[in-house]
Amino acid sequence: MTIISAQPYDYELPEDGNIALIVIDMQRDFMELGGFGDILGNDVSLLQAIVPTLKTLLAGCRSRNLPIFHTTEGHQPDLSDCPDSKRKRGKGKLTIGDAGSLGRILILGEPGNGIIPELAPLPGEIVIPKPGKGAFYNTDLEPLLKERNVTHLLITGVTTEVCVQTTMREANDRGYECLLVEDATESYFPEFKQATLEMVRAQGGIVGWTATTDQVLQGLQTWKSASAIA
Ligand code: C5J
Repeated sequence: MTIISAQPYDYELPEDGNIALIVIDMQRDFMELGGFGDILGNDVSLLQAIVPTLKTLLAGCRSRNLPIFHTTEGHQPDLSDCPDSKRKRGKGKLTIGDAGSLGRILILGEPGNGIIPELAPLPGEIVIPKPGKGAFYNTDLEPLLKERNVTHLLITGVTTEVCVQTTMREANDRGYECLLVEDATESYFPEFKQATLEMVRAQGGIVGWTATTDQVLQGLQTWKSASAIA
């Protein structure tokens, strides 16, 4: 049995399933000045801290040929998939669909919706556009995971307590064994990140596990994937 040293206890890697890396919403809308995160009044520079770590994790997962999924939060240009409640929330001067300095805010295909160049998906990696906070809501993520016999998810990205945690909870309810990578997720609110890590692994890992990038890469080194065994 191969394990990743994790909290609240060791995370067992599958013997007859596959592990996927999920990178949530590392898009300019949340990472850069002029994007949605900035317009909502957040300090976007806080999120930059995880970019080098996530790059290292991506490289490690690519070298192990893990399926890699990137998501972006965004809506159709006609906003048909954006509830009015989401548009109105915050009562800001600018909201979803309005023109900002990175194009129309949170609209698929606009410059702000693009993944930051440092973490650009490679050919063969899947980009899942998602209209909600969770990556399973109204997307093809679940059938794509099933096609690849994925049972275990390494979850990363921004923001920890919003789209990352929502996705992890959705995945947990669907039976995936989820590990949140501590130094590859970030929040505009450090205390919310910390609270999320703690609530995920509380009560015996009620939502899953947490571990660092180093711990994940060390565990993966000795893991023989089901496809490698077959
Ligand atoms: C937010 C996200 N914070 N990706 N989106 O609205 O967490």
